[in-house]
Amino acid sequence: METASWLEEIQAALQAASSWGEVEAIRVAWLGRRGRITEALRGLGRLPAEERRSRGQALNALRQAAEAAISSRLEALKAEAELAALARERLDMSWPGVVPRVGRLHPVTRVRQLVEDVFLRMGFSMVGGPEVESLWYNFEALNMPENHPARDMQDSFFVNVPGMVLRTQTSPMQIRAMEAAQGRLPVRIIATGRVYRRDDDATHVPMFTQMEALVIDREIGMADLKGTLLLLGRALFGPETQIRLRPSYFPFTEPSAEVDVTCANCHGSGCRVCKETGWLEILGAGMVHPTVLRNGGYDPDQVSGFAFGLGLERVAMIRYRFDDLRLLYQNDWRFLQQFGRGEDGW
Ligand code: 2U9
Repeated sequence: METASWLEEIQAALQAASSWGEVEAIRVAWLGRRGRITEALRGLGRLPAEERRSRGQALNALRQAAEAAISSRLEALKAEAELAALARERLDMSWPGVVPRVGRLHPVTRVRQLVEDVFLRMGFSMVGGPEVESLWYNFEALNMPENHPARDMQDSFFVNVPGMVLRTQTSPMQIRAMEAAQGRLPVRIIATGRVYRRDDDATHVPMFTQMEALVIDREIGMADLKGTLLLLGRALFGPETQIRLRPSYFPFTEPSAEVDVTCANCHGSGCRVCKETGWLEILGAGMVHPTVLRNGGYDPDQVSGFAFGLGLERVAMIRYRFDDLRLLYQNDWRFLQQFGRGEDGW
């Protein structure tokens, strides 16, 4: 009876099979619709009764043995595959963890949040406005008439819409807020945002971030301005900071002043950072010009106000001690990852 040799042949083929597909081919060759065992079982009907019974038993026994051998070979292959996967994917738990790179707040964002908080805590409101402004809000309303030098091409970015310009300062937002306040008092607002000027060198970038404050009320004087600036200077550069006002000129304020703080690095004794002067210029300020008050809908005979403006990139330069503004906008992770680790202060 050749069923014994058949089983040996099946077992030898299964032993040589190294994949599920090869085992499946063996199953089809012997047990499939046209398999050798299936065909033999189908042929039983042609045998004499006596031979048919014994051959039928032998063939059924062979079919069960073949099925058992096939399923155990599949189990063995599955176990081998699992062992191989375990070896391949073995994790050495002693390896150090993969620390995900954590983002950082941009230095200008950190300065912006710090300065805004100082004034929001004092009850100032924050105002916004368009970056593409009309010539009225960006120049005329701020006492910069048609022929004012700030309006020359080399200072401003004009767009191809007549009468419009990329705002060169955040003051237009203040004018808009004054109009919206419709004479109500007090006005205590800050306006922060990007402004655009045609400058580009180590201390000027064409797009930078300004913050301005504006206070309008009855009997606002220079003392109110100086007190507010001292508070801002100390919030930015420490409690020992002093401020100094030097006479200056801006079309939208009269009197105007450039304001210095004692050097954050040497506290006033003189060093490389402050070019041995002990002082760092930080912002411009002044009492709001009467014409500007009128342009915003306020009567300079009834009210007065002060305003100041500062560049946040310059504050970042001083706080974080770097000397090329362009580093802020080159998206160089080596530079940016030094800031904003979440610790406060510097
Ligand atoms: C209104 C009236 C007056 C805002 C002011 C300055 C002086 C000033 C510059 C400092 C550095 C801008 O970022 S910077 O280049 N700003 O010097 N800004 S007074 O005065 C105003 C604003 C709005 C209605």
